[in-house]
Amino acid sequence: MSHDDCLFCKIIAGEIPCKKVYESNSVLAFEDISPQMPVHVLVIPKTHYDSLADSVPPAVLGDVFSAAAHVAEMKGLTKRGFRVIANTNDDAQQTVHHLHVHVLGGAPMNSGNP
Ligand code: D5M
Repeated sequence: MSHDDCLFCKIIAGEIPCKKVYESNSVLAFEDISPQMPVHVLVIPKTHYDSLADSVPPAVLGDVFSAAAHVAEMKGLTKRGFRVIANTNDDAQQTVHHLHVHVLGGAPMNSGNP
């Protein structure tokens, strides 16, 4: 279900543009507007969930993580490595309340990276 006031639902609907990286029936991946690493892609389910804490069905999580791995492969990150992060609610500073994972890579990371 789409939420009228959700930024990422608007991207899925094509009402707000994005730089698409990958799309399937169930997920969309696009470049983060404010990249924190040389590669910074967001993967979102096309169905709205507020966050990872929103009783997300395992099949949806599987689709999101499979797509994250696929994006990492597309971006040439698999051998050197990459990070997948799901900021969840306030303490994690989640700013867009539509479930998403960040796929980050392209340079060495430490605990100070995202
Ligand atoms: O991360 C939310 C992320 O969403 C943050 O890295 C910026 C990104 N963002 C916000 N608006 C856009 C648009 N319009 N296109 C692409 N990326 C966007 P969070 O985990 O919630 O802190």
